[in-house]
Amino acid sequence: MPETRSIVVLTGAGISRESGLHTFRDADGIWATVKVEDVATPEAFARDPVRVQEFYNERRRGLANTGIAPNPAHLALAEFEAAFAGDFLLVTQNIDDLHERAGSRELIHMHGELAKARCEACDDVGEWREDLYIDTACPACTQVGDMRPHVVWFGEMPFEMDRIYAALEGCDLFVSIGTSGNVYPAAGFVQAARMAGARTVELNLEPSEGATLFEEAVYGPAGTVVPGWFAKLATD
Ligand code: BJW
Repeated sequence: MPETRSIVVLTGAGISRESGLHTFRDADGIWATVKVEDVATPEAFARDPVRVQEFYNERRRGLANTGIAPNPAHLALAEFEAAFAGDFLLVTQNIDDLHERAGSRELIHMHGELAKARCEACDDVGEWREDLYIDTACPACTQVGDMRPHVVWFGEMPFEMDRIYAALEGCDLFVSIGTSGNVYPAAGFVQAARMAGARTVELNLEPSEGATLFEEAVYGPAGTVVPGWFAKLATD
């Protein structure tokens, strides 16, 4: 294989499953217990902000649980990045902080971060580890009632899309890990990478919606498959 110079990795909820966090669309996933339209749209937040804040407060508390930690898949990506001489960009759809806890550096949270809050009045974004309430005051502008989780709901624009597409257009390897391929624009990244002539690889528990778009695939739990696949890439 020619030398790999530029890698984009996309991760989804499946990479954090073995760390104890739920996926969305598996049988025991989040969307099996709550409806998307009740908690993950701007309309839901406008209609019932208390419910939406509580949904994210509960997940934020869960992330702070001492039992939640990066698993071998998160660690393998950080270790590979540290040793790789080329360009490496990790794009995660996950709002957990397990990639940064594992040591990943070039990281984009395209769907936001659970441990941050944003003020809709002044657009200030800051770290937020506590519960959010509908009458929480913005620490920057002091406005009350405009604080929201810094996450991307359906119908909202994911973050840093220009930087992501620029990396996809210049990459020669695209690896998708632990995502079902149901949600756009992330589900379309494999096509952008193919257009750039990149080698495309899927590492997932099972074939995703877009499985046929990948040249290669390895199926199994991320904690096993990801360390093995990246260890081999490092020695190729
Ligand atoms: C394991 C494992 C293990 C399990 N090891 N693997 C009609 C057609 C096309 C598009 C649209 C449409 N109508 C509307 C749209 C757009 C819409 C969309 O895609 N809708 C679809 C449902 C059809 N998208 C949007 O609205 C987005 N914004 C947008 O498009 O803006 C306009 C735009 C246009 C052009 C360019 C750019 C922008 C916003 C999407 C926001 C998604 N938000 C959520 C929730 C917020 C964050 C949160 O609360 O956490 O993000 S939804 C949820 O899904 C979350 C996730 O990040 C996202 C993806 O889920 P993911 O990660 O794939 O999880 P699962 O559960 O689906 O899959 C897990 C996988 O892991 C499975 O395959 C398992 O097998 C596997 N697995 N255990 C390895 N141990």
